Amino acid sequence: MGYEKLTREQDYLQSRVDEYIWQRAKQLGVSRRRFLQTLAAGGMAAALSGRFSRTAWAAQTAPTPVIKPTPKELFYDFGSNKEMRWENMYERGYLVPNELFFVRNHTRTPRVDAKKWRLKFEGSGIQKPMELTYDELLSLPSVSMIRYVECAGNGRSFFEAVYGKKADGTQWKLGAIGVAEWTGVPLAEVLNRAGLKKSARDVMPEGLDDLKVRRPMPVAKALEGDTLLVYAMNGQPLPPDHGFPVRALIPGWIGVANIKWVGRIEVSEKPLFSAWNTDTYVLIGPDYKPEPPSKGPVLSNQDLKSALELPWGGEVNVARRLVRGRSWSPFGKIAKVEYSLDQGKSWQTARLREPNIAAAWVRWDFDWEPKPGKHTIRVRATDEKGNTQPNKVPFNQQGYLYNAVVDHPI
Ligand SMILES: Nc1nc2c(c(=O)[nH]1)N[C@H]1C(S)=C(S)[C@@H](COP(=O)(O)O)O[C@H]1N2
Ligand SMILES: [Mo]
Repeated sequence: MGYEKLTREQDYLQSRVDEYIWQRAKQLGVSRRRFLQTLAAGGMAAALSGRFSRTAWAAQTAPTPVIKPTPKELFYDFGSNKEMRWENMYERGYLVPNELFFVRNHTRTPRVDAKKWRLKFEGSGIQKPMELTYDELLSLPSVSMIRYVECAGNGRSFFEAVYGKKADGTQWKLGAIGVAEWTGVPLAEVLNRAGLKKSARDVMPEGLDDLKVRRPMPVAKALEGDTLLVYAMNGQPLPPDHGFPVRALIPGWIGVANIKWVGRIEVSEKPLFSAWNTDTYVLIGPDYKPEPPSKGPVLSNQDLKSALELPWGGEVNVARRLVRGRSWSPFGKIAKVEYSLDQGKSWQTARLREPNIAAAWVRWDFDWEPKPGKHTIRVRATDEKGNTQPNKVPFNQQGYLYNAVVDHPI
């Protein structure tokens, strides 16, 4: 009783579109009566900007911020952001399947028609503007690379645990990371076709989502062999939530550099700026100084972290068991993983399992025979360049790059 009769998908979508248009119309000062009249007359599209017309909008935006199913056994739900539950990786292989991969959307997943999609190259850093169709991009030489994508805010919730004050943003534990095999065209290949100038300095991919999320990188990073324009993920066309038809893969860099739904790439002889390297994704806090026009040191690389494939604060059987986890570094392979069952008094070495790929991760394990009761497990990784996870990370307001050793409660 009282529920909407929206069992047919078409009715459901139409109803949500009408609701959305009504909300927009209301904001623009349209009365309910006039809204219904105009809707009946089919003239709402004309009354509002084309972008919010019934058909145009229905084709562009999904009814939910994330399209794929994100059941609560697999994900923690943060609205447009969905965090992977690590315990589900215990029974899996090296890669995170597309269905389990975390999602981080600033707004919502747009629906892009690959046939109409164009990738535009513009700016003072190339000889002349260039456009690519989906088929043209797919016809270029491609490579496949196994790399992680990790949000700069992964681990953010631990700032509150340590400092007693919350950092701004999604309170991720450690599940805002995934490793996949990405297939695409090296960005260098495409930039060279666009006539990249020697004087070019910054390259900025831009998304087709509502906010046009964009963030620059220096040309040197854009030209690295594993910096890609990706169209396939784990052997499948890129799923809508992960950037269909094409996303950027910027290995080792913070998640937001990996722009999804890329529609435009600006190449410039001058340094480029966006909100995502001046206001956000910069370090703001007592230990950091502004670097105008940025409010603090600008983030580029991710950092070294580890996670256990166990439920967070959950229960496990009191039986001899193999504890598993993964560690990762943007700077190289993982050289050593240590664990402590007594809050850091003593440390043992975990066994590393191949493959061990830089800017992806390594799997490791150890045997554990727990007694009934409460336990914590600490893990500390060291990479081949000698970087080790610290015991503490200074507070920053937006809660980026928390990579200290954490106590995993069991
Ligand atoms: N266009 C666009 N690209 C984007 C984002 C976005 O909101 N819009 N989110 C970024 C952030 S903050 C992260 S962490 C990654 C997440 O990638 P995923 O959703 O495929 O896991 O995408 C990045 N690319
Ligand atoms: Mo992110």
